[in-house]
Amino acid sequence: MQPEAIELIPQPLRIEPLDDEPFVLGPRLVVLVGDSPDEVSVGVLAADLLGRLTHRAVEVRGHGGAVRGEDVLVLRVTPDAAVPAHESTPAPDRAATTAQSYRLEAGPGRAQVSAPTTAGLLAGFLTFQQLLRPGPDGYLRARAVQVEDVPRYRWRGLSLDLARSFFPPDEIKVVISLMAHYKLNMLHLHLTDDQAWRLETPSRPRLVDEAAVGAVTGGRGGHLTIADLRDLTSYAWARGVTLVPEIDLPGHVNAALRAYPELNPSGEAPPRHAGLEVGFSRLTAALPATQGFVEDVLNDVARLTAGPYVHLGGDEVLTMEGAEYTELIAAAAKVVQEAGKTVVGWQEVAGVPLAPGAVVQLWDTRPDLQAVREAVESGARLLMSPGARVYLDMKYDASTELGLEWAGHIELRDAYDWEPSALVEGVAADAVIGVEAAVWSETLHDLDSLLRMLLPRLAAVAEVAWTVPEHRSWEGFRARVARQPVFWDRAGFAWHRSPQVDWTL
Ligand code: TNX
Repeated sequence: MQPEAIELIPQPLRIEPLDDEPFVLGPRLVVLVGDSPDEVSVGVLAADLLGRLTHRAVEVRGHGGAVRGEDVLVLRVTPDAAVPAHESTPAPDRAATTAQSYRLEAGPGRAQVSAPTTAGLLAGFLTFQQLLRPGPDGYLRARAVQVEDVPRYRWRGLSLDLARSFFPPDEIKVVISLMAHYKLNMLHLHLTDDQAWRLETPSRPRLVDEAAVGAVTGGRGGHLTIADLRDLTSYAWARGVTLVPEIDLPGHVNAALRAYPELNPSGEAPPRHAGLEVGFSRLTAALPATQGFVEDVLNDVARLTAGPYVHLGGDEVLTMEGAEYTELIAAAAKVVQEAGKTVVGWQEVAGVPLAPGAVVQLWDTRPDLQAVREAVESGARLLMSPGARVYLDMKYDASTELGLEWAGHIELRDAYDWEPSALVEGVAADAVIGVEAAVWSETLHDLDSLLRMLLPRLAAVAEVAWTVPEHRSWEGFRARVARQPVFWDRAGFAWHRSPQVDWTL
């Protein structure tokens, strides 16, 4: 049997069908798990997801707690389970990817996932879940199989624009579960822009009081409270997803300029912006209010988020000279670093000296990339988000109703068939920290519109980020993705029926 016939996305490193009976999720199904709080949390999530699929309550017990005749899913954290990183994984990230590895074995009566960490355990459980198919007896089953798996890249992300049009927490949770299904582990939230400010920011209450209601024309207003952010953080964490908050500076700040008029040279608030133009708004380094504002909001965001990264934007400031831009980005980066976090910025920040380990997110491969090469030489890492491949707000083709076109049309194969380490000439493969899709909400004003742009392309990007080059191919992906509507339809997700795939449903 060809590995592709098992239809997992992303394709694992090694998968071996076994000549044995399947693991059947019968009426006496239990999950056995170790007793650390993190393991129990994976066990409870697994039991909850399996309970929803089987329409029965699934019990979680400690190791050794199974009774004869039960169907047992064992979840085990043990250092022995580590799968060594693949040689295509950048050297600085091999320990981190190994930590996300897992082994899975399924056969009659028993399935076991083992991993060196709970992140790996969760990834292995999600692979197990993808194996499940209804059997002739009506029970779900996983075919007998052995899997050894480790991601290629440590950073497998999605950037979601909450600023142009808001997505409320319940919809963000849908996106997080979809990410987890495809083993994406970083959710970047674009929280601020010209149209609105979307995060309660205690030091600057007027940001949400004055500037959270805005949106692009036809879009939705709203914002995340601190309680929402906490709830999303733990929902994401339980699914192996880390949140990366973005406060976009020193451009894309019209909402902030409205809330705090002293940030404007005129001292007057500008009008509300509900259009699509970019690049016109800016902070001003010489104003006395500016530095305090930058410190306050970045310190708040660093404090309110649990993850190690803060994204400070830095893109498309079209009305500022280089020296002022450098001054403002360097000041913002200093605040983030002193708060103990690692700086992420869009590729425009590459010209500014940043601490080694900073992450530069590449989005536009058209301009000269010399500054990016130099940043890498000074120790920056590159996060690959090429607009023409992974901007999932681009139309699939000319007939796509929603979406933009500035980076071209992106059909499924375009999102799949590219190699992250070959994107920037003259940059070592070791510089690439990972791959991140982005979806901007200028034209996407509800969950269905968003999902129809994400699916099926998000699955393609997830495989680019997870699967090593010699184990992935367009033909293999094309065959496996054809069965994914089983999951999407069960969840009620809208998706695009790409003509490049022979959908089997
Ligand atoms: C470019 S990517 C932008 C966003 C837009 C997006 C639309 C980047 C750093 N800036 O401001 O929303 O294109 O596709």
